Amino acid sequence: MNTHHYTASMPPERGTSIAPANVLWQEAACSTWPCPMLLMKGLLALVWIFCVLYVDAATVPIQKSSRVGEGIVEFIPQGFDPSQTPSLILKEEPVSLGKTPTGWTLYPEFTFTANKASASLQLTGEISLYGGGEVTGPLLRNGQYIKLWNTDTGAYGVDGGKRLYQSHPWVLGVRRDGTAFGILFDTSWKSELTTNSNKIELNTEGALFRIYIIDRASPKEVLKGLAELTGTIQMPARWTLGYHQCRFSYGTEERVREIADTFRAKNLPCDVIWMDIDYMDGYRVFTFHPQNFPDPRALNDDLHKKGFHAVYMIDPGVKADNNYSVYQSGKSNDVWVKRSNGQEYQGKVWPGYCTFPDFTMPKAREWWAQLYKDFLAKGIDGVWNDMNEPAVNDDDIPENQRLGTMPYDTPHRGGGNLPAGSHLLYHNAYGRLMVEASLNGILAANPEKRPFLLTRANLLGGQRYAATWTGDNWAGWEHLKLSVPMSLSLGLSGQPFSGPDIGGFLNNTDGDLWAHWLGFGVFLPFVRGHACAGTNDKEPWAFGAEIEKTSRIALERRYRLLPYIYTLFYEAHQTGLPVMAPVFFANPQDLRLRNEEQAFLLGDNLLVIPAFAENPTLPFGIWENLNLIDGEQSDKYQAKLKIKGGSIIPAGKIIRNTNEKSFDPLSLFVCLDESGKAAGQLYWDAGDGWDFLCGDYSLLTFSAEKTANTVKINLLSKQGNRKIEKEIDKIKVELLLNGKVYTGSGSLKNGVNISINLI
Ligand code: MIG
Repeated sequence: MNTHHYTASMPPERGTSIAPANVLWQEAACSTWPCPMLLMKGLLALVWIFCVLYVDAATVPIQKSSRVGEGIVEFIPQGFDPSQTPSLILKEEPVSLGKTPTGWTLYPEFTFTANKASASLQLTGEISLYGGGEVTGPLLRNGQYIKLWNTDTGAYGVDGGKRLYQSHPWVLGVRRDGTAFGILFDTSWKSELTTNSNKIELNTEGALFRIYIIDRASPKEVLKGLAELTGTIQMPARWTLGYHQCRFSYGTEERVREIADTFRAKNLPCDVIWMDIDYMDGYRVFTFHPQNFPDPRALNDDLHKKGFHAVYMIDPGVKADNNYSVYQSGKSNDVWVKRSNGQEYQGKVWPGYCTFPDFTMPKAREWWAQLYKDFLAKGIDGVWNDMNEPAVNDDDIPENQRLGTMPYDTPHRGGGNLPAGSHLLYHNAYGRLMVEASLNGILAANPEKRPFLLTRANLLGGQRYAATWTGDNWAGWEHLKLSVPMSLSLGLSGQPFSGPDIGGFLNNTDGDLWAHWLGFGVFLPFVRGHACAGTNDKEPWAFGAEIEKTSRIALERRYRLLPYIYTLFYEAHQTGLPVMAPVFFANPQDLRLRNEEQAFLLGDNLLVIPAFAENPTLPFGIWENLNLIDGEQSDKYQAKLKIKGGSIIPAGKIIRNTNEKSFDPLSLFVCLDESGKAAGQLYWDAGDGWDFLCGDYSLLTFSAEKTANTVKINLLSKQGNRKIEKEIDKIKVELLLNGKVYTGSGSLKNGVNISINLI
């Protein structure tokens, strides 16, 4: 790239500087004292040459290492300066708990060359590498590299190495024996992450940074450690776990109503309809199109009455239009990103030339947050932040100079805990700072509700603020398959709430592809169908009667499983564990499973085998087939489900949206282990709001045990104060044993007995 790269530690050059004080000094020095200045410059040049010749790849000693959690060590290199590399990843500043534990083996090496900091960790033995967040390419990351520079990269390839929308400087390593470690590079500077089998390496274009290494007994324990450092997701409202229908764009209120009504008329489960950019007035954020969306309040009320929730898009670019109140307000509050010459930075996005809030400034985040109040008061339930890499259309400059975003030397003003710094430092945090502001605005506007925010760009740790999807994929088989490892890798990088555009965003989709994608897509954490402008209709009924039937079965399977999925989200919120996990989580010591990326786990107890999967490697042990909906067995598009021996999976009845009651009755799927026992949990609460934090929830633990020819299923324990008996009265049990199904029913209070006739 022939662009000038600015790093905070480099002496600023005139004209590209972000440090006005320094420029002034240089200019003053030049005009009054030319000679000493020249001498000084010569000296600097000599030092520079010396550095380049003799101190290339200069190793930087570790200044301090200390234990900051169980099996978590912080490494600080000498010369680390938080005003050059602030932490935008950690949820709070870690506290030293003492020395590095004895026997600790994982020591990183820091280098600082030509004003660019790098760090690496040598690996010994055979290690399987994972993580890196939003990545293309395989789940198993040995021998891969990624570019950490958030980029709007529609129709990304499937092979890896590309820049995507998010940055996760994080790698999980799993040893042969199933013990695991993780390395968190605490920097948002532009960088590249290489994961070779003998070395993990992050090369940045910025200043020195800290590293956190977690070494624990299992991959799960390491992910819990990551959550201790970076936080967990908010507990989502239940409706967000249903099916979402989106398109770029449903262009009028009539079309939105038509979509909603068709779902209900065709008895297809759905909870959410999405409004993409065309609802806006000339793509001005926080406005509504006067002809096409004249009464959003009435539209949203209508959607609510029909059991839908409504999500609307908000982009960061604000149209630079003097007659537009949001622009005027941002200008008078002085929140825009400015060039080093003090002028507004403007870049082209959908509305034409836009200004961008400088989200590094607390006052800009506060200003942005308060915009949501009137907006959400129109009955909007959730927000979609897009284009927040930020993506800028600079196709008016020669192709080899295009950045697709702000120039690297664009200054950000910072404030509060954040220093002033260049775009090279803050670019990868722009989306994450935006969603922090958005989330605060949503929470302030609707304090009684759980927020729902979806973001395209983010940074490691950003799961605290928003869920995500994997951007502009392509309606083709390669992207369909890629959507499994992509969401898995996000889950292994702290973000459990993700999914692809089901059906594929770009390109037309045919019924076969749609049905295959939805057939397993309903078991991904975030389930949304989406379609790009100019492509064919991609709703469940758009491909004819057969595919509509397949879609209905797939969606009904999702909705029956909601109690289990909701329980998994509660766990993810509590611990940071992924909702969707790689198959090797079933047995981290089973090396066969380390690169399985077709099949996946949903929680510990359910194995999902997509219909496209060819010879998937499955875990040993007892796994019985699980059927949820009549007709699914004979439908070639539905993923196969297997329940793990020793587990109990809670399920509900078929519902069309999450306002309906799930438990009439509660279904329990039971699969015994070798010793004839099983256990499982159900978490349930009001589905929205915060009362669950004050005890208004039920965490039920069920157990099953076989004695002679009877299997007894009981409620073993109950936590929380919720009067769950009002919601769950009857229980229906399906016992899956040696390929057979035994059924029984009973009540929550008395449990269920099933007699089995073993031959
Ligand atoms: O330049 O808002 O990834 O999901 O439909 C495209 C229109 C802007 C990109 C998002 C896509 C969305 C589209 N947006």
